[in-house]
Amino acid sequence: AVQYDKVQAQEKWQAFWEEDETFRPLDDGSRERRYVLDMFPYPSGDLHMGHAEAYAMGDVVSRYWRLRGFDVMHPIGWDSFGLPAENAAIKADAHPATWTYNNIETQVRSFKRYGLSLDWSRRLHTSDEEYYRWTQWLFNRFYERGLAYRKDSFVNWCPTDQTVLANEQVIDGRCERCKSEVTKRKLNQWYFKITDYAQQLLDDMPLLEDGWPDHVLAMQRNWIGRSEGAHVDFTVEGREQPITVFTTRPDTLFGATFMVVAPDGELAQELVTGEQRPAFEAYLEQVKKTTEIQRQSTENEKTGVWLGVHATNPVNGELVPIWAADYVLADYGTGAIMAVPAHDQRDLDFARKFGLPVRTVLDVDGTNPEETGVATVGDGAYLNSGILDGLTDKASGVARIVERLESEGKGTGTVQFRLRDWLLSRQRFWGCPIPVVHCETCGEVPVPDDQLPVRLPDLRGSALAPKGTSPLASATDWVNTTCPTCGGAAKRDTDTMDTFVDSSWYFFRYCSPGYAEGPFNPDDVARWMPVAQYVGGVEHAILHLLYMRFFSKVLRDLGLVSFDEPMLRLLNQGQVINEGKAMSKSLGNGVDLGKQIDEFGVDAVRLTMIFAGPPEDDIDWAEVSPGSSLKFLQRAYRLAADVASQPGVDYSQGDAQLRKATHKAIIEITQLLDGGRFNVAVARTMELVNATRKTIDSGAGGADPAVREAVEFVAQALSVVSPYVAEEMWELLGQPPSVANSTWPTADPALTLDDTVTMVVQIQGKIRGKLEVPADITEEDALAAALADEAVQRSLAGREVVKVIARLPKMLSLVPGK
Ligand code: ANZ
Ligand code: ZN
Repeated sequence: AVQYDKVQAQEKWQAFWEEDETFRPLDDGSRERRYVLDMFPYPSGDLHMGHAEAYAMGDVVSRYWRLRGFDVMHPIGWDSFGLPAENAAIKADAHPATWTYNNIETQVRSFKRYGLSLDWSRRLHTSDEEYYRWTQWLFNRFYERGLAYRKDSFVNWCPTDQTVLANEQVIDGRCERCKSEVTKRKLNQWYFKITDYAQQLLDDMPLLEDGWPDHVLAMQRNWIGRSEGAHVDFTVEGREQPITVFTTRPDTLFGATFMVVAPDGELAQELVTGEQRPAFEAYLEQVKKTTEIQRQSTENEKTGVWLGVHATNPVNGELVPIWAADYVLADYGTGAIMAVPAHDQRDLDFARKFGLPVRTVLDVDGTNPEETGVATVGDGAYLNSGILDGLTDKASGVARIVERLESEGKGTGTVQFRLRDWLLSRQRFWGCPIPVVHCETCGEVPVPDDQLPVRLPDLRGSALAPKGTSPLASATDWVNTTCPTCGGAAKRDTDTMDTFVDSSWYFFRYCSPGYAEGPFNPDDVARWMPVAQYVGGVEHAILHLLYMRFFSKVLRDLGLVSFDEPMLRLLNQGQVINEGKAMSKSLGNGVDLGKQIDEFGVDAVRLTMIFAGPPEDDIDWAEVSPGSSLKFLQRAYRLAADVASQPGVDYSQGDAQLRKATHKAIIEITQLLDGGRFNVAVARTMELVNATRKTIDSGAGGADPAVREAVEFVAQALSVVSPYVAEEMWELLGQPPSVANSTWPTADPALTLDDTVTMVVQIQGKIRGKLEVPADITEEDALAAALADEAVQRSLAGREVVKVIARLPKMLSLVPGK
């Protein structure tokens, strides 16, 4: 049988697209612009099955929109700073750039072979000087606005990687990468003040509700974690400043029987009495070994120490002891709480363990928390609560107590966010240097824009090995510099930026690659953005997507962009798993993308990815069949080989049934692709292939114009998934290259109407009319159609119909009155 040669087709069309610059947008305003963005890859080795799936999805959208007549921009680049390159460099006694750029070249070749409709002219790498120069320039803008600052804080520290870890890089108390137990360290670190944008990040979410998956928005909302409540001031004997607590239940203030502060915060250090200090210090050591997750778990056994001091409850003047306990976190709220054991389970567990008083101030369900050990929460009737007694709901209680506290200057209503500032310092080499010098005279001085980039020094091999400080610190010549302000001796900041900084603005740079006056040309961004479709893994649902939204808002406030949200639609593809489990070395269930492609070809692998199920679902490679995909593609190809008419033939002369199938398929596949239901679109294409084959074999033959019409559409529909075979088909059909440059057809609705039959209308037993009606017509519609017919009207001559006898759809008999 006739077959397409997959390897030859791959090489031929890759070369054609490259030469033709098929996928370079016109950007001349002749077509509506659409920006399709794939999350850019990290260059760790070659592309794998996960990449193959994600990029296949993005390519369906990109190719489909091109065929629909949009001017599509579909760029690619590399997120090329990061730890793996550094670790590889230490092992190989080489420079991280070597590993990085070698891997990039490998991935470039694989991307090209994979047939993606990418505009290669926009390619960027975040580790290139001309890219990170602008990352530093952006840092300077953040710094000027007070959005980049340094502070001392305890950070998660990986003793093996010798680096700070973000909270999300700590999984079950262990380093995400090397699985070592994470400890805490106090360091002076750079932060971005994302908390300034917490409310806006929430407020703009409705703009994303139509285009983003609900669960991603929910995760972001949770992460931002907005709580309404109050700050309440408790005075402390012998201390000028009161201690302010954050509470979501100021209405339970009469039930506050002790206070708790975070053991690792400054307040605890300051409050603890000499007598209690030894116990406190011992406790603090223990706390440092506990992870944030453990600390926040309600299951965690309560621990703590009394600090030796008391505070005064502002509403009833009672003295309450101040404790330090690890269930209070230093960096949430004020790092201090009023404990209301009757109505907060953690406080109750703590009170019961340490014998502290429990006072019920809300009757929620008649139970007594002191007896049951279960705190009661929610609305209830206030008891023992002074001005609140008599009220029965939380909203009124909160309003009244806040009003009272505010009038007495003892508190204020407030909103608190769980979101923390973004810790961006990394004590690693292979990242974007923080463009700041430290001068003894001038302090912290940002490197002026015209002196950017601050280039990485040339360190390699063992010079990069972790020492607990940034490897950059060992590059003495680099560290010692002059102060841009006073010209005196100064030292460079030796931290590099979290790579999430690099990936927070790459999609802007794609709009004007090579732009030398700024990170991007605002005019180009205005033309192309917001991104019409973003595609990438759900593992980025929180951090990357929140950070890039934050960056966009800052850029907007800088006047560089004019929109609030940079990405209108988001698709999170599922994972490729094997035998029901994530692929892993230890399970030995990995599937090699290169081998799959060698065996079945790019087209079949891509088709398998798309056809396996809805884009969001995981694909179990053990349950799909790339071999069957290839067989199907060969079947489709043979249709093109069988077409015996010339391009431009008059389709209207073709087989009516096949034409109907084709036009129905056009309508449905268009809707399915618009709706992101790619797998169903493939299934419909398969049906059309079968119908076409049947028409050819049942006598109409390959010369029937309807066959050409069907096969042309099959080639177009297939081209968004399996582009090589589609190009081969298009060529066989005698069409000019390439199918990627063709135009998506419009269906003729008249051809898709359902079957009609001839309905006979009788009046007093005589045939008076014949009407073409749908085969499934209702009696009501049949009568209406009959009464609208001229011959029937003439015959009735104004008489009323008193009886209808229907044998639908063939016959309708009317009996007129006198
Ligand atoms: C008194 C109280 C009484 C509380 C009551 C709750 C129930 P969300 O909703 O997550 O914002 N809290 C405040 N700061 C804390 C910190 N740094 N570490 C641990 N817990 C902290 O939680 C706010 C509530 O969590 C606050 O309201 C406070 O306990 C506690 F019946 O104050 B509440
Ligand atoms: Zn200076």
